Parts: sequence; C-alpha cells; structure tokens
Amino acid sequence: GLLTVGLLASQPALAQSAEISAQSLGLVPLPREVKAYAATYTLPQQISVYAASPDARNVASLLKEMLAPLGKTVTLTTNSQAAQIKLLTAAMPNSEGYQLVVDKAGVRITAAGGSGLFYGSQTLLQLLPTKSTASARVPYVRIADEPAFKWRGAMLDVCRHFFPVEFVKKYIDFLAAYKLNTFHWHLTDDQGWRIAIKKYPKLTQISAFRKETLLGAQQTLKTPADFKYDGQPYGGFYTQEQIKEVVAYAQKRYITVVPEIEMPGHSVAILAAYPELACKPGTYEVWTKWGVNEEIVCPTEPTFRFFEDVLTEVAALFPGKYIHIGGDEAPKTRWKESPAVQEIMKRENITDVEKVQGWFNRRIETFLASKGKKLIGWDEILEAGIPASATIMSWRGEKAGIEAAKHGNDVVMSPSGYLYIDAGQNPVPHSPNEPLMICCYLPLDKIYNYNPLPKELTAEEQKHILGPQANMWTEYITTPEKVEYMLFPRLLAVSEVAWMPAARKSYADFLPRMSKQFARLDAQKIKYRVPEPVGL
Ligand code: TNX
Repeated sequence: GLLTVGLLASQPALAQSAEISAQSLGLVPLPREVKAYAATYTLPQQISVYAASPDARNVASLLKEMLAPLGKTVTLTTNSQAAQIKLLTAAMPNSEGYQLVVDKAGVRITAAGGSGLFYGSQTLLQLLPTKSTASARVPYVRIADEPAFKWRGAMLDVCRHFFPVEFVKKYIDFLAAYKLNTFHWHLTDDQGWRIAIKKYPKLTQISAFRKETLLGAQQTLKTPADFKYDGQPYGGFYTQEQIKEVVAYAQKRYITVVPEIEMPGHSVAILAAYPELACKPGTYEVWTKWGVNEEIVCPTEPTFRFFEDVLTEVAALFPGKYIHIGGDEAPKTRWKESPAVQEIMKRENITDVEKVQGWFNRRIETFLASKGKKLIGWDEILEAGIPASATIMSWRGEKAGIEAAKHGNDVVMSPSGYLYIDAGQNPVPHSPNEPLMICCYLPLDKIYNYNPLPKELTAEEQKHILGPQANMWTEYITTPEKVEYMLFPRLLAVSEVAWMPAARKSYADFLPRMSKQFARLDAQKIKYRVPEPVGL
C-alpha cells in the first residue's frame, strides 16, 4: 500500500542488505507488513530516546522500564540527531497503528499518538534479546502495523478468587505486551464484592468475605454430603486508592479498564450486607458455591437508589466510557413471588416477568448516560429488551451478538466455546498440573482460529462488532500462578485474533512464532503451559 511506498522511498539503506523471512523474527501478533534484513543495528547500553511530545515522553518512560531487564539505561533527549531510538508522531489512518524502522541510523517509531508508539515499542522489544547482553542487536526491519479491532479485551474475575493489586498490574502488563487495550475487571459477584464504596461500608465489611471455599469440582458433587470446604474465611477488596492506582497504571499503558458491577443477578453478596434489598428480607450469606443463585436483588426503589449511589462512585473512579452491569444469569424465582414486582408489572404494563429486567436495565442505562457513561452487559440484556445505545457482550455463543449487531447495537464477541480461557487446556479433565476444569476442553487452535466477524453479518452490520474478548473466570483458578498457566500461551492466540484480520491468520505460521516467545515468558518466570507437539 501507500504506507509501504512511503517507507521504502525514505529508507534506501535497507535495500542494500539481504532480506530474511519475517516469520523468523517470531513476532506476536504478526504485524501487517514486515520486511526484515540480515543486517543488524546494535543498541548501546546507554540509550538516548528522542521524545518531543507528552505522548512520546510517556512511551519513553515505559521503554525505560521495558529495557531495564536487558541492562539498558534510557535517557530522554530533544536532540533527534543524537538519539538511538526516535519516537515520532505523524498523521496515520489508524490511531493505534505505527511504523517501525530499524536501519543504520537506528530505531524510528512513528505513530499518530501514544498507543501506536507504545505498540511499536512492544514490537521493538520482541526484536531484542530476552536477557541482558552487552550488544543488543536489532535486525534491520521495516514494519507497518495496525490492529484489526478497536476492542481487544481480556477479563479477570477477582470475585471467585481474589487477586492482589500487584497481580492485577501484572495481568495488565501481560495484556499490554500482546497489544490488547481493554481490561474488563469483574468486581462483584455472589462469592464476594471487591470494590470499596464509601456510602456502603458493609459491602467491604461483610460482602467482601465468605465463610469458606468449596473444594473439589462442583459439577461432580451429587449430594450435600459430597461438598467439602476448606474451613477458612476467604475474601478481600480494593480500596478506592488502589482502584485509582490500577486505573492509572492501565491508562499509562493505553489500556482502558471496564469495571463490572453485576445486577440484578450474581448479587447475593450484596444481600448478605443489605438484606432489605431482597424481595423478601431475610438473612443471606456470601455464597460458598459456584453457579447460578436464585437470591437476587429486588427491582424496587431502594435497589435503584443503591445501584445509583454505587455507580456514581464507580463512574468517578473509572475514566473509560463503558460500565459493565453484568445482567447474566438472573433467575426470576424471587421476582415472580414478589407483590412489589407484580405492582411494577401492572404499573409499567409488563406481562412477562423476564422483561422486568429490561425495564430495570433501561433505568440504569438512563442513569449511566447522566454520568456520561455507556452501558455494556452480558447478552441476556438483549432478551430483556434494550435500546440500541447499549453494547452487548456475546458469551452464550455468537447468536446474541449477531442479533444485536443486526439490531444496530455494538457488540463485543466473547463466545464461551472459543474465548473462555478458564476452560481446560488439556483434553483429559482434571489432569495433574491443571486446575479443576470448570467446563470443557478448549484447545489452542480453536481459540486461534476464532473469527470475531460472523459471516452471517453484512459488511455494514460487521461494523458493530467492536472486537473480541477472552474471559478468565476463577472458580478453580485460585492463585496468580494458575492464572498465568491458564493465560499462557493462550493470550498469544487471543492477541492475533484481536490484532490481525482473519484472512491473514494461519495457525501453522503462528505456532513457531509462539514458540519463539517462550524465551520471553521464561525470562519473566511465567509458568505457561507447553502445548503438546503438533500431530500427536
Ligand atoms: C458463566 S459468563 C458465567 C460466570 C461463570 C462462567 C464459568 C457469564 C456471564 N456467567 O458466572 O464464572 O460461566 O465459565
């Protein structure tokens, strides 16, 4: 394309070196256009980086951190001549795209803004040795790159098991290294509420802790006597200061944090602290099982007041435009029995109790809009009836996502059969080294070959597909090490699903590039799963 012509014309020096295969560089995700050459440029131990804009200076400070493990020091300069790495800005068709050129004049990364410069820096890092060495040689390259999708997400469930701030930051680093830009933080669920809300202190005093944790795989347990617990109280939460710290950390790395506050289902932890929000006030406990709980908040005025207060604090903490309101798995057992709900149905002229959730969502959506936020929710919110301004996260396959896109809603594709990375990595359930398998075997090639753009949609409708998202539910993923094990190398496949157009992907081509990344994971002491050799 034009980009190539422009780059070529300005880089006569490159033509003098023999070309080598782009594949041999082992880049993940594979950039859109790569030319690689046998010649190399050597980065000195003390690198000076040219950064003239605030975005470039931010990326330069990240480069400093990224290069420190290689024994390099980074200083900033505004003298472009003296710099080994130049971070340059120029108008580009894709705001997240970048160009990376390495030749005898050094390294030049050009992008429209900070995110592109950051992605170019991540690509540069992948071209460098993984360990500290005196001469860090970078192959001459000419790379032009841009993402296929603008939503490139991964979720972490911190409710079923809690993960400390330090690990949440590490998770964000993982996403950033593979050019994802959205971190969905699942902050509330039946088994624990994890975000401090100043107006409701009992959410952290009571809702954040459960009596004990279930041992063993729930789906194999038949009678109550089969259920075994560890007898240890379990929980945790993030203070608002910690939330701000994580948001700022992500923002610096061009990652938007989407907080999820589940409603009206997956809410029994709220009832444990505020039982007056139930249809029938009683005593409730933070749940110690997994699955779908019938005890949910009642869609009455005190509940609206509660969520409006909570969302007011949440909206102030998270600068991104989306707030995820859950919406999944909300059984209407209690609503059906409730005279208050019957009254609402009469008043609002609703004949099907399931549709009360739609009415509930619309009120929440209006409230979010008043705070300048957009509603996103699991695909159940579509069934309940939702305006076109809501975004749907399609998890029960792609059907709801397809329907929503046809309807004019924006969609994030997160079908459980392809992108639920809590699913087993080993075909044999409950094999040693694997966490208990919550559901199913999800092989790497199935993730890799997922195409977020359904063929059922026209080109116009496909524009509503914002992108894919992988989800890490943590019922049986109890520690940071297990998260890393379930995340790697799958994150690399997810990265190519999100960054590359389907037509350019090839699993056969991906595998050797993925293997080259293992040295990088080893250097960070990440305990990834080594996939079995192909063909076995
Ligand atoms: C379904 S996905 C759920 C989660 C579970 C997950 C386990 C979704 C919206 N709801 O509550 O953790 O399955 O894979």
